Amino acid sequence: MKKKWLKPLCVTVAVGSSIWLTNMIAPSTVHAADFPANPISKSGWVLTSNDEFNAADLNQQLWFPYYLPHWSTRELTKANYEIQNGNLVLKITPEMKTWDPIKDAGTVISGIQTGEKDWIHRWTNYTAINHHEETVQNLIQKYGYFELRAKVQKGSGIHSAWWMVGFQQDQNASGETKMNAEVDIFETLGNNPTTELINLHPWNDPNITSSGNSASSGADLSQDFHVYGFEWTETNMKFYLDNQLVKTINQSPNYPMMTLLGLYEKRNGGWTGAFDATVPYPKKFEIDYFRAYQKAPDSNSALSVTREGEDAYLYGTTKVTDSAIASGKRVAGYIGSGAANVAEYRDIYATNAGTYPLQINYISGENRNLYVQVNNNSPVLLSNLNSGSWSSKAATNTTVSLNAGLNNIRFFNNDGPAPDIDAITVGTVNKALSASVSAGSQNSAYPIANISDGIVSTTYQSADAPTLPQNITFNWNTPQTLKQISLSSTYGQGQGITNFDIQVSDDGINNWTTIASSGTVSWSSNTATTEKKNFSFSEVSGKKGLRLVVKQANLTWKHFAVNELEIN
Ligand SMILES: [Ca+2]
Ligand SMILES: [Ca+2]
Ligand SMILES: [Ca+2]
Repeated sequence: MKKKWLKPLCVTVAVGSSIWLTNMIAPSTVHAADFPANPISKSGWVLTSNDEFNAADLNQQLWFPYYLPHWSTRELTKANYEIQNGNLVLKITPEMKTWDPIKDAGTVISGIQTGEKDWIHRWTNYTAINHHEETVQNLIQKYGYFELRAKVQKGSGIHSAWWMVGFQQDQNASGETKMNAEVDIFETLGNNPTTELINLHPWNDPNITSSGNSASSGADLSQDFHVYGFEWTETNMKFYLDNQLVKTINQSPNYPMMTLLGLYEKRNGGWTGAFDATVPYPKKFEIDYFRAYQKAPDSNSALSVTREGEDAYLYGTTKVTDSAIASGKRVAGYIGSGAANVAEYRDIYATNAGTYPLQINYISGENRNLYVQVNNNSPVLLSNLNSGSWSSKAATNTTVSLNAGLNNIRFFNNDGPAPDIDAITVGTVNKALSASVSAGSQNSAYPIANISDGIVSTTYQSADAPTLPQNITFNWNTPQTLKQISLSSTYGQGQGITNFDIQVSDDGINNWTTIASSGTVSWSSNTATTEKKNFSFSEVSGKKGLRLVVKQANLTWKHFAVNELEIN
């Protein structure tokens, strides 16, 4: 069936005596039940990357037009697509061949992805890659909001999918990784096109459990364009259809993932049903746009952006390694010893241009240099960083000059090895991340280290029936200036701290002085949703110790608990 071409539609409205041309809509087929595109500007969010598919070809800064080519050949994995009427059309045509004839006979795929690397998504028992691929990191984002406007393909034996998979920045030479969970934002089977399958597969991630879900839309998603949304935070993932929440999964992979869009045909049949030879070619997965956003800073608060070392774009030898003492329990290691071995952050957003503090939390058992380069300006050398041992961490402070909007900060060392980067903070620093912490009472299953590990979903919990008051003590090697703490808790009405004093000490050992009292703290929820409370006090400086003296707490389950405590 041929498409009808509509004339460009120009909308004019009268404003006073003038006529203003307000919108020119490109030629397009229009269907009554299409869900309209959302505005690209989204309140509370900053756009990090997108493709509206309005240019002659794909956005080459975003897309790599192959499907996992390291498992097969470039020829068999090349995307079959065109840009038509402002849409990307991923196509399957009769002459296309099986993408991997050895491991997946009969499956024909047209897909594009925002990254590529040897060993990514070892979905079956491969013992080796087919050939080496240069690493591509076009969009490797952790957390955010992502949106797709698309129309899927109908027919048995075929499915359309939007999914993400961990970028495996910890992988070794044999491709082993713990950071490779898979989120299927939707897999819509052509034999059941009213239903989205929404799945979470842990693969080798020990922190994720399998979660299979579906959402019934009530509409045939193959007939019209719909808007699909995916909101990913540190504690959960929310899935939207036409701006309505359809599913929440209360788990969250905590590392960068790449995005894949694909159309899949199983000519030998399989989990998507028997192959239906009567469905006409070309088969199409049509996509109007793909957009990625990150959370915008709260405009009422000063800039404070923390990024884990392990969340950077990592180049060359640089890779993620585990570290029990690090925030997020991981660091970016093997930076330096060559110009190509870089950790880069592309997404440091500042509302206003200016000079901001930069704190780098690092680990190094010897003197090592680190260069910091902002927006390709001249790098700044930080010399002889040394945390004393490979099992202790330290922080170093400098300043960076940022543009309004997204900024790029690179860390490297051409001359020799660099320290491992645990985390960086631009703007106001969470000083708890660089402190050592201890508590008078703890449940060993929920140790005190969890209170300042930089992970909101991990919890510190006291022992049952603690004697009050109880101290939670933070110590630094160097004197600090302090003016605020924040408590994040889940189930605050059942286990939140409800009254505490803040004490400080010059040496962190003796002469503790009470500088503030919380009064009664009331928690408004008793759910798994995190509630965060800030407590400000008159600024003090020259302190190597801060402690929370817990005087009262909700003890519904005999213990009190805190997910995360931040100190500014
Ligand atoms: Ca478009
Ligand atoms: Ca870290
Ligand atoms: Ca925590």
